[in-house]
Amino acid sequence: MKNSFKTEELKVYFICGTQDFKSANNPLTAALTCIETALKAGITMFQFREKGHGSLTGEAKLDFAKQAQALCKEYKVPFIMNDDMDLAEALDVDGVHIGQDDDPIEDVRRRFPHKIIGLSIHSPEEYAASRVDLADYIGIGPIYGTQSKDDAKAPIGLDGVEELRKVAGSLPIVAIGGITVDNAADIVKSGADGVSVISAITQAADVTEAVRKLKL
Ligand code: 3NM
Repeated sequence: MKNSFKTEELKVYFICGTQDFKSANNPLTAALTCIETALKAGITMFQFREKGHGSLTGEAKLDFAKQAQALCKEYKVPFIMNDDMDLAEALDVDGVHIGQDDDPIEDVRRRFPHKIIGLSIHSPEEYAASRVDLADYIGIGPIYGTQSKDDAKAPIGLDGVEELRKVAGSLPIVAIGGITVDNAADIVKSGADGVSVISAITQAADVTEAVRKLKL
């Protein structure tokens, strides 16, 4: 896997799409403003996840993705595409993130030999059954309950983080699900290399402050 991925890039991994700004007058403008503020404040990785109820499709999704990607380039932060492999190829993104129900990682690695690939893992059993050797990092969770994903599985808690760290050895791990500025440090202490968040940033009263606290 020849790419520029560094484990430190998992430190504060922001994920969003317009569906995470439903209460805004203009979700697209709100999303782009939040992404730029978060980049300026120091997020280390960004995942474009335009998915779920009310999300954009077709040309509108493409246009939003291009704008978000341009912002990430400006701040030199890796731009990761969730699930949509055709859009990832069309935009020549830095990396992709896939879940267990998305395209199989074998196919994705064949298609993108040099891109960053992240794979979602929910348990040590799923870890054992997955081709994690083809991934640059794994995303584990949900750690706690989350409002941001309709089909989230049962929370694994800090014990789950510790268990997965044990089985994963030195493979980079980012934790996800219900992570806030107040619980992020404990999750890292339990073995994660970084935290991945939606609402801790999209719903923050002060995005800059939230990113700074998550980075501690
Ligand atoms: N994936 P928030 S949980 C996108 O468990 C996503 O794989 C999850 O949002 C998983 O930071 C989740 O607002 C939502 O809890 C994370």
